[in-house]
Amino acid sequence: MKHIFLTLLLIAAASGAFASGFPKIASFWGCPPSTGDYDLWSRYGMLICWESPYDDYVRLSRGIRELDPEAVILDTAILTSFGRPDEWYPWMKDEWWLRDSKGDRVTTWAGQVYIPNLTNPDCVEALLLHVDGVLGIRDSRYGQMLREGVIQGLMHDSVVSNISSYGSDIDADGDGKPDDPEELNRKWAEAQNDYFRRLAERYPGVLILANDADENHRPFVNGRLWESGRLMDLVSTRHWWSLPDAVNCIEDFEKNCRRPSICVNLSSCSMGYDSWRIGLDGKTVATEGEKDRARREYSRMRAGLFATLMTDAWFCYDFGTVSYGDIRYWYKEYEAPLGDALGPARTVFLQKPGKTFLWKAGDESHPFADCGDICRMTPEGLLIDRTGGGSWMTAFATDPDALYFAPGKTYSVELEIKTLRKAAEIFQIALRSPTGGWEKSDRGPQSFQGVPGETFTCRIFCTPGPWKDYSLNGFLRGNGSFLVTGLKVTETGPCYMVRDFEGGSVYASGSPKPVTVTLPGPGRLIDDPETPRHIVEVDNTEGKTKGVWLPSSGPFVRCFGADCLWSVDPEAAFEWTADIPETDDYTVFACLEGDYAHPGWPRKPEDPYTKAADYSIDGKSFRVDQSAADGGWKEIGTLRLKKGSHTVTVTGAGPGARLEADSLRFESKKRLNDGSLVKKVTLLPEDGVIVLKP
Ligand SMILES: [Ca+2]
Ligand SMILES: [Ca+2]
Repeated sequence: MKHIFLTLLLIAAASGAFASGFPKIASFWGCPPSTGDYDLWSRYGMLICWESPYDDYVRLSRGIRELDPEAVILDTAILTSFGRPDEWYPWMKDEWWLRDSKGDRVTTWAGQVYIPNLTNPDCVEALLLHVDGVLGIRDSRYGQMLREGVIQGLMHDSVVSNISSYGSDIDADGDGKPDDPEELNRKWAEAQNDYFRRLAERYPGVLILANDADENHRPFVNGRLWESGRLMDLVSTRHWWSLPDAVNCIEDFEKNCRRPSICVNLSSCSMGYDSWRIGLDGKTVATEGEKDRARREYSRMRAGLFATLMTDAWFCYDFGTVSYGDIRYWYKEYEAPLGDALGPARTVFLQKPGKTFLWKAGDESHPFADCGDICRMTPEGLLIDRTGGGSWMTAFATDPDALYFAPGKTYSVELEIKTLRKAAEIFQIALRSPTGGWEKSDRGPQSFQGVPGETFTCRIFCTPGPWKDYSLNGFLRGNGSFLVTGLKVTETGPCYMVRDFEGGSVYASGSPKPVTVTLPGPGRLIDDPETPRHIVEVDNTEGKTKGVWLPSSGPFVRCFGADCLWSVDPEAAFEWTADIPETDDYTVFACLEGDYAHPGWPRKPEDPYTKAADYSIDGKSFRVDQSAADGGWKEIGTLRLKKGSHTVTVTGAGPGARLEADSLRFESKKRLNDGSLVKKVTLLPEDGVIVLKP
């Protein structure tokens, strides 16, 4: 009887009953199942936790659900990432590990993570038995917890289908020779999906979340988790994607995955990827100052939140890939009482669309340049067919004389592509300028492998940079065959996205310039005492040096941007110029690495930083102890600044006392969201706003 009741609970979750109220905020590997702080953790609608004892999960589930009966709790199941394999998973047989042709186990993440050989059916069977909890030592008991409704689903890490990207020498078939990547990847993706399919059969209603999953996994999983590098960094770090590109990416997955969808968009701060942090000691890979700096990257958080709010996905913002566990960032936006969505997001264009370029298979003329051996025009479309493997190759490119993308104009691009043979590694579409180079000029790059036999629409919404030779390109790494059957390019002009909720509306920009929106009626901003209206950051790369300065390069903490400078020259001075957008009181901060050294690591060989740096701002002098810092924003002082240009100079170097120059930050006293009534809102690029009903 108990069993039947709990099965019903699972079915209720599977019908989507949990999705009540936006914003939907998740915590990824932040909540320890042993916690007793249910007030804190019940604020999140979804908790993705790591493997922990059964009793901890039972207590967590009971404690959280008393406060939020609809909370979704996921455990993390091992599938492709095994830490401490011999200690934790002694049931794994020798022949079940993925090995190279020399017989060594394949590892990733600084040699700490081992991979089971999913192409071995006995190994996949063992992984499913592990879910059932019948393998002895360190039983997972995921299965029991799913049956009892303690958890609602399982998160799986590193679900990449092209396992060949982990190394050129993988010998999954055990013949002593490196496997053919195409064959290996095909078998790998099939084995992953076989595991997911059988998992869902054994546990009807289980929510299956998969990090890194692609379009070939979609029918078998309830959602993908995107780490920042796969999604929001393309907006906030690279500026290759517009917010609508990010929304399209999430929506494409949501529409085509198992119901209910539980995609998670995880955005990280800009400094969370330092390789030296990996494998340090797991807990203190970021300093308190750096964590605070990450927390105050408000616009970065907002870009991710607003893209996510245009979809039904969950959002979380954290430090970065290598520092989970102790980050509990929380923002006022998370508490906005939006309630349920009244419909999908809409895109609103600010002007009538301009010219539309249309091409479809069979048309007499076409916009594609001659691209050599692997592509040719046929009556059915542009045929791309590559065999023989190899590194990146241009699969097709449009000719700028036939299809011109003008700098600064905004375009919607829709490319119809049929997958004949899926990419063995990656097929990438991007708008690119050869003059600008990929790093600076790329717009909307999309990477996929394709689902054989299916046609899909690759959508890019972008504003080209200042170069005049942009073209739409396809790049193929490894083999694959595709048929391009249609192309539609519309000069749309800038846009914004809007989604209406029971409690208000959410706006997100689709323009690289500020966009002013007149609201349909007055609305109320959220009331957030923390986030300044204006944040101005000016890095050392934009300043002027006097005297001798040297670049500093970690590794203990992360400078702001590319580097920072230091000097022991008594004549040394550094000057920044900041443009202040509105007259107000501003608090000024300096990013300083200070004398922080990680516990257990040798002290830095250089001299300590000065305790008496002198910052001169508009003739006012502020004394700062630069030694007492750990990579965060150190307060210099508060003063009134008029709109316009201001210079800041720092001095105070001397023998035995280093002076540091990195970024400065100005925070206005006026707040971004002060609870006021508004009739218009201005959307900054890669940003948005929540407007509540008055
Ligand atoms: Ca082999
Ligand atoms: Ca810097």
